[in-house]
Amino acid sequence: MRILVSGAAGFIGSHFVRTLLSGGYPGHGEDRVTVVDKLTYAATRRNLPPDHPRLTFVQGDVCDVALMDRVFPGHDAVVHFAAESHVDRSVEGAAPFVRTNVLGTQTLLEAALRHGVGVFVHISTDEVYGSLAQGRWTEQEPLLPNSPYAASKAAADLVARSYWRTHGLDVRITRCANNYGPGQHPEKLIPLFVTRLLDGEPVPLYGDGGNVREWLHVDDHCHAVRLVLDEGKAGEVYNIGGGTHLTNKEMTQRLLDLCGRDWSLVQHVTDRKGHDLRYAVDDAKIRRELGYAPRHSLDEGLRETVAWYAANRDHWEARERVAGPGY
Ligand code: NAD
Ligand code: TDX
Repeated sequence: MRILVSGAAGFIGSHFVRTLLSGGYPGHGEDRVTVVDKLTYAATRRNLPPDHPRLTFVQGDVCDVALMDRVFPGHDAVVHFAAESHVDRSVEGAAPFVRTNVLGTQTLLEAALRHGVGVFVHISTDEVYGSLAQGRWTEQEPLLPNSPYAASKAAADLVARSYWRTHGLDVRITRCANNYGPGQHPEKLIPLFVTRLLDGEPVPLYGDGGNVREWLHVDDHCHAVRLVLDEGKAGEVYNIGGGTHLTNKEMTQRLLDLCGRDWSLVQHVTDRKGHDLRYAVDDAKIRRELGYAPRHSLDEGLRETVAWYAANRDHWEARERVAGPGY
């Protein structure tokens, strides 16, 4: 199989590609992979092997129609991770989010259609559903995104669905919970807090810290994406959960414990604008239909993640660690 993976110099896509190239996905041991990535601030080429016989790296923008026309021919499948992914940045400026997440997705869908690519897996997020006080979202839930980031992802989902409904392109959409794990950019909650706490620096907890997130290990997410690629159905949406829900205060306590720090380093700062209260997905469908089950417990996954940041300073020390609003 020849697979084109967009955005794989970032956090999740690079895990997916590294696992695939190392033989971690049954039936994909001989696959050839083409990565298309713009190498934005969020990426590092070091996330991928410098040189691998089954990997071709193309630095480029998913909005570049002419480039996609050169790169797409001969591929059997697309796994589309590329996106502007940080909510706080979308509050500061939404234009790159609309451009990459909406126009970029449409450009890839069009190229897939034009060049006869068999399967298009579109990586979305649970944030497209909005925020819920209780219960869990199924795939039938209406899309009610709140941040410009989430709105751009929801728009992309609808464009993707339209290419299935209108043109018959085999599009499969995944909507996952908050990912964590080694190699995540230190702008997101867990790596920002861990890298600061390791250095004895204060961490900014937004609002009262009562917002709830569901946590999913990146490796479990990527295994679910592999299942959708191999066994998913055209036009279907699959929620992917991690199963552990924590308030940000509870997560902060765990990170303080793992880094050997205390609450004196936690600063309560102005809340994120439009801050979603709670995310929680019902992922019974992918468990039932594709046999998905997360394999990493949050305790073990967080321990391993903190250990990774402690041992890999060269990966994150030079990267921008911008704290969010009010900090
Ligand atoms: P990331 O920010 O770490 O990586 C994004 C990658 O996309 C980077 O390598 C970047 O260079 C590339 N990119 C950005 N704009 C591009 C463009 N115009 N052309 C080509 N490449 C471009 O993001 P991530 O956390 O790995 O997220 C991957 C996907 O998963 C995204 O679609 C995101 O919306 C989704 N997602 C992420 C999470 C999470 O918790 N991180 C949760 C749910 C869904
Ligand atoms: O400094 C911080 N302080 C803080 O309290 C940061 C960066 C975050 N937070 C809070 C905001 C959220 O309630 O922590 C929670 C998690 O924040 P982020 O790591 O920014 O993630 P979130 O906003 O939940 O979005 C993430 O999950 C869904 C990803 O960034 C998205 O790409 C994905 O779609």
